[in-house]
Amino acid sequence: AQKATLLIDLIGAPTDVGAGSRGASMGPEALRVAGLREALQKRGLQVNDQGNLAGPTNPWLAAVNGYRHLAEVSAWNQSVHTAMHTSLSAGHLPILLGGDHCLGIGSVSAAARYCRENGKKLRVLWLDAHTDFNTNQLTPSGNLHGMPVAVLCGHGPTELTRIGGTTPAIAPDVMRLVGIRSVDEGEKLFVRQTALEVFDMRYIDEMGMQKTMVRALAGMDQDTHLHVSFDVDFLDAAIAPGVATAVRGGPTYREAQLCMEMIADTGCMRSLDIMELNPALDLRNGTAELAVDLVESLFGKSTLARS
Ligand code: HAR
Ligand code: MN
Ligand code: MN
Ligand code: MN
Repeated sequence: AQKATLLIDLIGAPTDVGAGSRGASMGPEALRVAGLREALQKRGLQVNDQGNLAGPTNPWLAAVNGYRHLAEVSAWNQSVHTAMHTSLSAGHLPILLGGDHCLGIGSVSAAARYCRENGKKLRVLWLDAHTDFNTNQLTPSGNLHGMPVAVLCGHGPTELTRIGGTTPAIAPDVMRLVGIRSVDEGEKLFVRQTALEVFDMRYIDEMGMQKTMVRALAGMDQDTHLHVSFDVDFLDAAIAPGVATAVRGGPTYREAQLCMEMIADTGCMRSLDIMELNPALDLRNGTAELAVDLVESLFGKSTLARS
């Protein structure tokens, strides 16, 4: 019954200002070409494609004070924050079509603000090969797509940390990071100090995806707003070549599908990011099609009828 009234807003954010390679700016259109809207409609959902947000072009400059393109990243995140918060406040379920993962700052801060304003508990699932927990001191690249989790936890420039109105936007204990297999040396220590809850690939290898997701999703209830930030490089490099920072040793198709199915089973997901898809590196849009397939699972596609 709830499903019939659920209205999905697609919000495109065509930029790669936070990335180290060009091309994630084409992600929103690739997801549309792969049939995202139609796939959701087939699941009985109402979908409103809002088109794309506007923002500054990518100036492709060197880092200043450890940040590349800080002003542009800030502008894009302001727009994303407003669009996501507006959708949530209308009672809709927003899906952010990235765009590089620096935009998780605007998106997650919007979910956090919505939860604060409406007395809901927040849980954030960060599906990624990377922890995205760098600071300007720790970063090897200056690319802000390597920093959104740190910024959300209050570590970063005020232009970014205060986008959600309060700093920090979230407490580290609302985060669960899954699929991690690439963490920079300085970043490792900071992740450890912060006691971030990380389910890395070794954990998944040893426990299996099923037990991993039981733990990552534990403790939620009907008052919990689950935000899923799906960095497409979460997936194994062999099945998802259309990302700029592919890392081998990631979840297989079956593992990723189980992960998404278990998220759907909670019934708690109220906002979603699909990030880092890079059509310039993809093969015949196959990674976009894979992402759409997994999003269908996130919205309850299953092999057999479920009770
Ligand atoms: N850790 C590296 C850096 O900070 C690479 C980060 C890559 N990030 C993403 N998002 N693709 O997860 O430069
Ligand atoms: Mn409405
Ligand atoms: Mn990421
Ligand atoms: Mn990543």
